Amino acid sequence: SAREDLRTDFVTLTNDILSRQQRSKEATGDLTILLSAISSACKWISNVVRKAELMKVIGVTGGTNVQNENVQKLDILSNEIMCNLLRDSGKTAILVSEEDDEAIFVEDSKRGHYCVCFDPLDGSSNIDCGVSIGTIFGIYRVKSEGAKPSIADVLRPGTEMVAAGYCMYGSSTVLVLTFQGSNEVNGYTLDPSIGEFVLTHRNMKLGPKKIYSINEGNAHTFDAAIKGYIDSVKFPPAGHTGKFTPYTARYVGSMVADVHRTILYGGVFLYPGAKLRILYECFPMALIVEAAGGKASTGRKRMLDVVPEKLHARSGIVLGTSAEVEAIEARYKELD
Ligand code: AHM
Ligand code: MG
Repeated sequence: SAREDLRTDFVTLTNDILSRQQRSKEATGDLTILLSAISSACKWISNVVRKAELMKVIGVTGGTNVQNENVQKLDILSNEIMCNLLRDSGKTAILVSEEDDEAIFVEDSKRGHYCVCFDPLDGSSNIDCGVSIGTIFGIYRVKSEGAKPSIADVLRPGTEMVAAGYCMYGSSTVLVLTFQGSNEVNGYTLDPSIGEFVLTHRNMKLGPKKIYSINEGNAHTFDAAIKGYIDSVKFPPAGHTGKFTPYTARYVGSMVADVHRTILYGGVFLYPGAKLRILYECFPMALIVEAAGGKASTGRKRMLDVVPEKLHARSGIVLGTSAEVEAIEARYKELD
């Protein structure tokens, strides 16, 4: 109704993180400033993602660009946006990006207390066809205040992250955020008309739907635990009589979209083998899913307890409702 169009009592991300800071006695405001930089970066990336297809044709200057020349690749551009805004926030010490082999150590004059691990634009196979993609980030506070920051500040278990989130560039742009120990996940939808992330999903908890999400084209590589589990959601057990309702299959191929759906609707997302990167894909999603009441596991142990051996270390992951993740873990126990 017209009345609803005039709503002015919404909560914004800016507001939420500022009031969170005010409630905490120890807070210095550093994390608030850092999150505000991330939020700005996501708005900017959202903007370039939405313009990308047109830019390819029309070009940056407005002239025709049939050759696709001068149009920077979206993932590279997104990485520059993240790196620049994070560095300029003055609150970061180390940046670990999927796009950069080495960690970036922020120069002394701009150095702060936080380390941010991120995938600036995840879902590379979906970038050129307009399907949902996203930014994923996990935040640590440097361990040894005073001492020179080192790789050891980020090669830590996921349980030590102070906050994590993702931003999905889908039919709308939604930023989902959680803080260590908060057991609360909130989602904010970008209202492009005012340029604000508006709270639309308060205290997200995993939904009840029976959905499994996995790239089954890789089935020949699945171990017996994964194979057995996948069969169990598709076929009735031997000797079963009566009605059997199989799970629904959904797989976008963008982790952000597949995890976002898993949280909102329910079910389980699996990427066995070791493709997904621990620091900026597995860990942030694990912290969020746990805070939303679910579980995240390698199959054999809690995802957040893993200690990455190197910056771009990879892991298999299963995440979703506790029931599904426990069922998979039970199959691994049986195997071992
Ligand atoms: P990327 O970092 O190259 O984009 O790869 C990560 C993506 C995830 O978003 C997604 O879950 C997975 O790779 C999909 O992989 P696949 O195409 O093998 O199913
Ligand atoms: Mg990625």
